[in-house]
Amino acid sequence: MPAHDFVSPDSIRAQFSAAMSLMYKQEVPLYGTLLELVSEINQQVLADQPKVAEALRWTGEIERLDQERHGAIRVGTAEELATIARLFAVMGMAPVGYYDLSSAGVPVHSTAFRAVHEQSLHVSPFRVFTSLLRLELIDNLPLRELAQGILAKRQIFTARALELIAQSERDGGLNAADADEFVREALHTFRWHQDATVTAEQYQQLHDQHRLIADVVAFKGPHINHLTPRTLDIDAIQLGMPAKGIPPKAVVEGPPTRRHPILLRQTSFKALQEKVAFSDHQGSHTARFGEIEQRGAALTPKGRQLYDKLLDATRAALGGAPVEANAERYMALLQESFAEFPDDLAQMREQGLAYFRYFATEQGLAAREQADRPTRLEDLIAAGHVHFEALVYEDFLPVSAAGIFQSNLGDEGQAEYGSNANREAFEAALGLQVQDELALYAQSERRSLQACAQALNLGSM
Ligand code: OOG
Ligand code: NI
Repeated sequence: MPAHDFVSPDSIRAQFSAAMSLMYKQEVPLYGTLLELVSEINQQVLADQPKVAEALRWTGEIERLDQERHGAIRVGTAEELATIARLFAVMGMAPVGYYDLSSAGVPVHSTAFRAVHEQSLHVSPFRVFTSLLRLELIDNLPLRELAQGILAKRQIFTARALELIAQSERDGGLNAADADEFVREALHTFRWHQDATVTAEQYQQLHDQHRLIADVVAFKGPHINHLTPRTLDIDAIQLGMPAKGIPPKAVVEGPPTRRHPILLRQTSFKALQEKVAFSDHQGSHTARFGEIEQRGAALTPKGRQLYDKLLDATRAALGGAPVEANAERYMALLQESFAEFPDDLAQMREQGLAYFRYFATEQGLAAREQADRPTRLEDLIAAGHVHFEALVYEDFLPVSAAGIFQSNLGDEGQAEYGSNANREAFEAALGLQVQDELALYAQSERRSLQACAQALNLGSM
């Protein structure tokens, strides 16, 4: 079949993301309520803060905002992870970044599957935070074997999904009809299954070891455990949630409120109690929750170091991780610590703290044939020939992710695994190397500079 009959992976991803959202709305009705709140607040921000709206128009994010969301799944075996990677590849999603959550008492390590090029991200920024259970960290041997035995017996992909993945790999893509079918078939992997694969007693054993283990092992598949829309004002969301009957977690994860947001701020609401049919009798399980995020500037290694330092300082001043009882103090300390991080795009750029996108302005384009026009980037910016906006952060934050895991798994009785980062083992399971997110931002920034230079008829800038 000629290549032009293939649907672009970007549009398969957009289609899949929309289908996932529709499915999750049916499975978790509160997610639908949350979407309404997010849409109200986003419209309000766009109406009340013309500068924010203008920045989003420059970068094109305004067009992706309504369909922007991330999900999360947890898989049980190397084989499941490797096949999930092939499934996501059909939709143009690659593993980016390595996250070790074991140091935070969660026996998993993770990556984010997402599009990597800014043009693809513009079509659909859909991401899936994907965690692999680490049974090797469980020292209860009989339980580890029980879990391995149960996982070895399940097949989380439909036969047709596997065929279509192989077909896409062989032919280099899928046509429209096959892409539609692929989306329908792939969706089954992420569905909630009321039927457990274990007895109530086995569930209890797994659960007593760690709630996360029960969540991964006891079910037929890696149900999507949350789907997160992007808001332009997470403080307004946090305040507005209770009135909509959505109880938020006490602390917003990530950096504090700023005029120019950086990285990622997140809040979530508690998991639902769901009925489960164990192989012997009825019970319940809490798995799924809701989450909201606000995205800001992607930071350079230098900016990220400053972020990590200030976050650590805040936690040290608090005397540990924030919990409900000290939430207010934590948020105040956070604001205080981050006074050191300039809240001004020009300063962030001059100090090399964030990545940026550059655009040729009307004025710059009008002057492109003039002999005496500026040619150096700094001069072009000063003359108004080049405009810049922060590059949006497309990834996740390990400390925040741990906070999200914990608030939904329950704070009580967290296990200690020490720090067990093992990227090589994760990549071996994945069958691929994870991409370096910082390199991706740097490439994206460089491409925007090149495009600018070309538009302004300059060799380089
Ligand atoms: C993933 C938690 C991490 C985020 O947004 O940081 C996450 C999980 O609970 O499986 O989704
Ligand atoms: Ni999340």
